[in-house]
Amino acid sequence: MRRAIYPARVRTKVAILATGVAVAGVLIGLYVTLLATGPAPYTPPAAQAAEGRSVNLTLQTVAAVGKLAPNENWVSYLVREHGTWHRSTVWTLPANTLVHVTIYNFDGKSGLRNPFLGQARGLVGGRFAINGKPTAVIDPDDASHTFAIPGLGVIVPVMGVADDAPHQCDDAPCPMETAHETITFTFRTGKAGHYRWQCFVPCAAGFVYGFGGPMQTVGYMDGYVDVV
Ligand SMILES: [Cu+2]
Repeated sequence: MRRAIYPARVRTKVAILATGVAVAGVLIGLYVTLLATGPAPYTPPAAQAAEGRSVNLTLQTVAAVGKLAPNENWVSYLVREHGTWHRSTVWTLPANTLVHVTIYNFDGKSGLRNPFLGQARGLVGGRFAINGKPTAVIDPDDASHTFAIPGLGVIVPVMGVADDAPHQCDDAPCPMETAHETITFTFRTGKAGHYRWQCFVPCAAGFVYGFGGPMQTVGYMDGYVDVV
């Protein structure tokens, strides 16, 4: 069979295209590597209670992570480890265990695009508490963030701080004297697995539709739960 001879113009175009594909591949590889290498994972200590094993996971959500992360003005979750706040959104939790979560939210209201997500699901007892008050659903406009593990069917809307609340937090980690809402709930981990968790409120100020930057980067508004 005769081999097709392409004109130089076509060969140049093919070479440019091939180079473009190669560069894109390298960039995608770098992006995936950056996604996979976030802050160090956190493992909360387990306790043995009458109802079985349980762990406490204590978090705070802040409008700007400050000096704790490379992107100082990005919205973020933080985790408390031995009394100190760290920026880690990759947590190792034991299987078939009750996880008692406390979220101190210091951030204002952004609002949910999907009002369906204003209702809590997948929790032990079916409810969560806002400042100790049992709640099942909030006005979607009042949500600051959500805490959701879709693979476990868990979602909790996080109530935002009122715009006119006194003593708003300036610098993360936020001290407890500054304005916040306290969200508490319990879920059960179930079987071992690698689960993604994330916020569903478009809370990334300054990004297209509020869903870029910290909403797509492990270590800010999303992470992983390794159930072992
Ligand atoms: Cu968020």
